[in-house]
Amino acid sequence: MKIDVISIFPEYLSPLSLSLLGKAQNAGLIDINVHNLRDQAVGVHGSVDDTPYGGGAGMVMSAEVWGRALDPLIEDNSDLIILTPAGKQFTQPVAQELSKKSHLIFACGRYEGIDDRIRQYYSQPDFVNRNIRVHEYSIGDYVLGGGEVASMVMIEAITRLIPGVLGNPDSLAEESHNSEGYLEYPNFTKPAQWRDIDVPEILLSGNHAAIAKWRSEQAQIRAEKNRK
Ligand code: JBK
Repeated sequence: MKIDVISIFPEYLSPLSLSLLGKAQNAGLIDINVHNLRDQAVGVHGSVDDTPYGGGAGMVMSAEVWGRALDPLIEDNSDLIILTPAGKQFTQPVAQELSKKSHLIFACGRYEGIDDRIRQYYSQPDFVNRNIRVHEYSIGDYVLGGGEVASMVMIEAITRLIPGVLGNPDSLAEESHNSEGYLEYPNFTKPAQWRDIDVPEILLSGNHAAIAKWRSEQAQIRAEKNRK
């Protein structure tokens, strides 16, 4: 999978070369490139934003600048992902879907977002015919400084689903087994007693059917408490 990320703070994305993702890049499973939007800035002041038509607070990122950044990256079968709090909720099923794509482009907006004509332009029939899709995603209902961290969240969730990227494929299989898809039961490791708190006895029983039943119940109880 090829991944391009465009941001005015490319150094913010440097964690992408660490750990798991770094290894996957070295192994040739993914190819991540970060681009500085400011390289496409126009005018003597090199600005990438301007005041909003219709008035209001903040600045809007320029379609001209974003177009110059995106045109050379877009190709047949690209998926353009715009990070915005107004986007569709990014969830595990979305991560599963996007993990099958060949080329993802993440557009990280700052300020009050990106001129909507970027979404409109790359959604036109010419691009649809080239199997190019534009998505707007949000990672959650809170205010961030921009899309940089949101894009990293998405990239981590997506790339770990690519065969060969994760060190331990057993944990992938188990994640899709449990009832909620990815909400888990409580876990324990040695010692069997810690500060007077015992590990539930059933986990020491060796009765695998009973353990599976207990875990499923516990996952349910946890989900009801934390997710409703
Ligand atoms: C938020 O993806 N998001 O969730 C996001 C992107 C850019 C700014 C934001 O405030 N929440």
